[in-house]
Amino acid sequence: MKELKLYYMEGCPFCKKVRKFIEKNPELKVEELDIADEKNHKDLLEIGGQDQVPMLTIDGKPMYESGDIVKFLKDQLA
Ligand SMILES: N[C@@H](CCC(=O)N[C@@H](CS)C(=O)NCC(=O)O)C(=O)O
Repeated sequence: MKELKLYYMEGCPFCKKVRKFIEKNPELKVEELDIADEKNHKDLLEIGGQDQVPMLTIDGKPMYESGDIVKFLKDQLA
């Protein structure tokens, strides 16, 4: 099982799309981290190098783009 963490921001429609998918698929174990928390924001920048959300980390490796993230998560369900 891969370790999955989603960095998100309230009010971001791309984040909402990904979070909704996770909510509908509770078998996905994804830790959700709000970047309103300065520690999470700092980690987002350090890990991903881009100040953009959503960002998913897969065993510590960053993935941006909500469409790619949802596709990756779908593949985990297969
Ligand atoms: N194409 C991206 C768009 C993500 C995006 O624009 N996120 C906004 C928040 S809603 C953001 O982080 N903007 C800051 C930036 O792009 O520098 C996706 O689908 O994930």
